[in-house]
Amino acid sequence: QDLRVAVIGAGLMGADHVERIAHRTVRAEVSAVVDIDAERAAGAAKAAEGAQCFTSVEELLQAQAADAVVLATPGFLHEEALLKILEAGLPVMCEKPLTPDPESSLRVIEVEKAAGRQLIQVGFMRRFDAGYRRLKQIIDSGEYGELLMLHHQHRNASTPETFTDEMLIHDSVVHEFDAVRFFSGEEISNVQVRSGRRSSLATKLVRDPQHVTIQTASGLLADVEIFVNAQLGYQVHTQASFERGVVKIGESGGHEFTAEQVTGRQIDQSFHTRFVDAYDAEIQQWVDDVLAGQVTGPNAWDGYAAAAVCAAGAKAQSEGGIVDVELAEKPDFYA
Ligand code: ISE
Repeated sequence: QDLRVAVIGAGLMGADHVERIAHRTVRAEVSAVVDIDAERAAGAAKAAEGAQCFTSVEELLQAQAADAVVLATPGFLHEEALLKILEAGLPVMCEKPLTPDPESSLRVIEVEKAAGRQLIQVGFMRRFDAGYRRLKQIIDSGEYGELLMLHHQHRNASTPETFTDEMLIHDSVVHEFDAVRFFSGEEISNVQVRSGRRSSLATKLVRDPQHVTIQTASGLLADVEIFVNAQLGYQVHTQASFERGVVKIGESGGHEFTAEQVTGRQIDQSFHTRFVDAYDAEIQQWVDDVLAGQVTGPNAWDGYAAAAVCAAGAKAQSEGGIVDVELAEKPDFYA
């Protein structure tokens, strides 16, 4: 029998997951869609035949309508929902962030530990991107020698007017924080954030672009150009410098075209298309893991560590200077 998955939160990301699980994931079906807005839930549920709709997590749990859950509500609502889901003993794929701050992430970790087994995967989908996986393999194999530096470029076409400096760290650079942990296999020790010349096309509440420097426990340096009103489309590139070579990932996979006196490649407009294969792989792997009773993707510790780095990043952004990351000791539970 297929895994019965409930998707909680029927916004853009939630609706995307409903469609993905209903049509592109094997051994799983969408059994329920949950949203405080009943109409929005019903709208998203149209993509999944037979899915029931609920307006609260309590109703969903009461009806025992799911074996596992995808949590795609805004991050500030995650803690409350996670505690209920964990209490019910259900595995959950929690969209990033795990929670918005390290204190609440630690509370979630305590509850998961009390459940006695790992139940949470965090939605750092880039770990499932083919280019990311290839680079990780190259780093681990040592074929070009030791990894010396990572350079990241993260560009969005534009942001809503409400997008703030702090969101730049928590919503956007959080992906690079996780990427650096993923590639290096180490925790991040400190962060620095600088803003220089500002684009006149940036929305009002964000200094755009910004430059972030990240250092890991052993000293590896990584930097990020984060530019969320870059106009040109959606780009996520990484260049890794090794002792004996350089590896680049993330250049557009699109075909080359020549027309109207131009030769070029189309680039993506949003993360929904740029990372569609990564999202598909992420959800399929999660379903397979749930059926096998394990978590092999990014776990709650990864979510907590990212939140801790975001807290340091936000402080570095507002106060300047290099800010150390404060991290609790890692429980053996996540070894
Ligand atoms: C958004 O929340 C994401 O997760 C995207 O991957 C990122 O590129 C974007 O900047 C964020 O706002």
